[in-house]
Amino acid sequence: MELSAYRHQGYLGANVHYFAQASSTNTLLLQAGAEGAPEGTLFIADEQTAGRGRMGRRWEAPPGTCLLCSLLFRPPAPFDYHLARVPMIVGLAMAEAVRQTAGVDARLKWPNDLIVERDGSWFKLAGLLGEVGAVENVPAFLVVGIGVNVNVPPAQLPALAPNATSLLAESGRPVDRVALLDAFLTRAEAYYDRLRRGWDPLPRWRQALAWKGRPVAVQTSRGTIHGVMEGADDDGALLVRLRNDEMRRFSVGDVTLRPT
Ligand code: BT5
Repeated sequence: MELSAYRHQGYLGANVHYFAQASSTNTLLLQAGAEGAPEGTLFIADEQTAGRGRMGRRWEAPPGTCLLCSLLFRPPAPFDYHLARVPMIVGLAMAEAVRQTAGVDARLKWPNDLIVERDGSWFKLAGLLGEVGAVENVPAFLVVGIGVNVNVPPAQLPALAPNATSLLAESGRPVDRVALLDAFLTRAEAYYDRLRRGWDPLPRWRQALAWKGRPVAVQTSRGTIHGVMEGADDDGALLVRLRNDEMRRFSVGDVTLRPT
């Protein structure tokens, strides 16, 4: 099946819009959300002309090879609690979908990248971008964008990022993007149902975090800090132990984590 013909059975993705080319599925879905698009609205693109990462960075993807999509959530109260947790379940769901459809062991890199650990380093397979949409200046909904490098040939990976990898590169065979998307949505919906019934995904997300106990560099707006990745606290903030044994806490959205 073509990505353009995909329909999901559940409510996450029931309202789906496919774009052969879009600026950014996140940008477009933020607009649609402000105009009242329902929870579960899914935007998919085969190509983005202005794909975005965190902190103004770009997300690159060769046309027709990747999974580029965004999902709209209208979390219940307390909004901030759910806001922090929806990206966690999206990351967990995508890691499981990747394992199921491609047999690739992807881990979660704080805050929400999917990485493959190999040769003492890590390689980025997917990135997540959670953004809050406001209506009349009041935070009202959440858009989570996901970019997964699916069938990017190994030779094209260096053009994306120095440490990029793809499911094709890791598994040695092409992966059906529709099967991946379907497995992801099924798992994300099951997790979201549990979250709304009171289950807290934070312990599972925290346990799934990669690179614990290993050296990292934290890039902040004021320079790079070296230490050991300890994990995340109850708010999902990154905990890094510095060389002088001091524990430092970094919020999502402020810093970038790299292996050293
Ligand atoms: C992210 O940002 O990892 C979030 C990426 C979210 C992309 C999706 S695609 C659908 C939706 N629509 C959008 O416009 N965005 C979302 P960040 O942690 O800031 O990582 C960005 C950095 O990753 C870049 O500066 C590059 O170094 C690197 N990069 C860019 N494209 C990459 C790729 N395809 N694979 C691996 N690394 C990449």
